[in-house]
Amino acid sequence: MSETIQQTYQPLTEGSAIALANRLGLFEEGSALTCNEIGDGNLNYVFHIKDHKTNKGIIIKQALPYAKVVGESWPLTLKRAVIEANALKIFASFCPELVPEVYYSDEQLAVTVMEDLSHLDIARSGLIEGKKFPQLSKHIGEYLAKTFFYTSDYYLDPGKKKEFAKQFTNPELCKITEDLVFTDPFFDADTNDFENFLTEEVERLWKDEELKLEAAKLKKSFMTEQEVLLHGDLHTGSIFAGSTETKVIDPEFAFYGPAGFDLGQYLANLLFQIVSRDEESREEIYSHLEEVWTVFNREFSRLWEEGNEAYCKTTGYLQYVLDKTYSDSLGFAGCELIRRTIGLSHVKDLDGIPSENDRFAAKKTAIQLGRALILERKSGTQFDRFIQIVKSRLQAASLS
Ligand code: SR1
Ligand code: MG
Repeated sequence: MSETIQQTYQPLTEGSAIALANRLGLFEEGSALTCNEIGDGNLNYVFHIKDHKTNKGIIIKQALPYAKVVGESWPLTLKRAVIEANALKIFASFCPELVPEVYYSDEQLAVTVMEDLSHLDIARSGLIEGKKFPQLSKHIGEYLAKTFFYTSDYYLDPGKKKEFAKQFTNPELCKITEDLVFTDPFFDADTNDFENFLTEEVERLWKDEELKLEAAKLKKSFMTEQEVLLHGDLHTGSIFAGSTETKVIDPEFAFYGPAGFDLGQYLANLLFQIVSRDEESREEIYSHLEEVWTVFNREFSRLWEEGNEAYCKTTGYLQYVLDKTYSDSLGFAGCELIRRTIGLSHVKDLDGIPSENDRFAAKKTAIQLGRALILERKSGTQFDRFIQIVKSRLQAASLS
């Protein structure tokens, strides 16, 4: 798509989104198109345009100059749209089957026009409804291994990597994560959001100096370690899934950061399913946890062996990189568990639990599991140790 449509920024409407699709020549002339704004995220408009005669659809995503979840009082850079479009293109260069195809992007309008994925489910909603996604964690393991390896210093020419790191400097969106994930939940901040029944649990957290010190170390790692081009917001609401297909969407938080961050967010969002399900239906989620871990390990190790940097061949270095990634990811997962339970921007895995007693139990477990993962993240970097931490927290919660 070579046409450029230069305009000054204005929010699209359903009508102007159709006009844009027509101007881009994405549908046959004279097609009867429908358009619905379907965005249920925190930040953007998402228009679904469809020609019902041919069944062809597209998505037009537009960044708003403020955070929709809060309102116009929280201004937000439009530059995130170009970050997202460029990240999708880079990720597509090594895992095209796992990201949506970008047809067009326009920095002025802050729009990205892309593949329609409406035949798939948002993974979070599907998992809550008990749908099965047998390929999901295998695909995410592959996605994580490839995005990690191919954007890191272990593969890229050092100059190219530094160029990428500069291109993906994303200070405003990073600041959201720095505040909402690593700081606010651990202090009595205005952005926090929790039900009264959690007050005692939350106040205990705010007084927990040992935990706050570890959260501060994780924040420092997030802010300073430019290891890989991260998605930056890889929760299960950023993934479309079906029985054979998986697509990772929404990398507007992309930036160069610590490799364990995306893995940690994915693990945490599976753990929300663990704490909100009954024992029997947890098994399926344990399999997802094991699969993502195993596939990531296998694929990353395979890519590493194929790489030819001499220093990477040093005995023990691959294991060192993997161990660091795992222990970081457990810490990041712990912060995500705590943040989505008591901070701004919750998850419906927990908020959607209808009974107050069950909701209280699940949220309390999420907080305590988050704490355990942060504090015990270095106690072993094998999958079995991770599951041991999870199961011992669940057991403690069922006895309390
Ligand atoms: C103000 S933005 C709140 C959250 O929405 C996004 O999905 C990110 O997770 C962010 O932290
Ligand atoms: Mg998002």
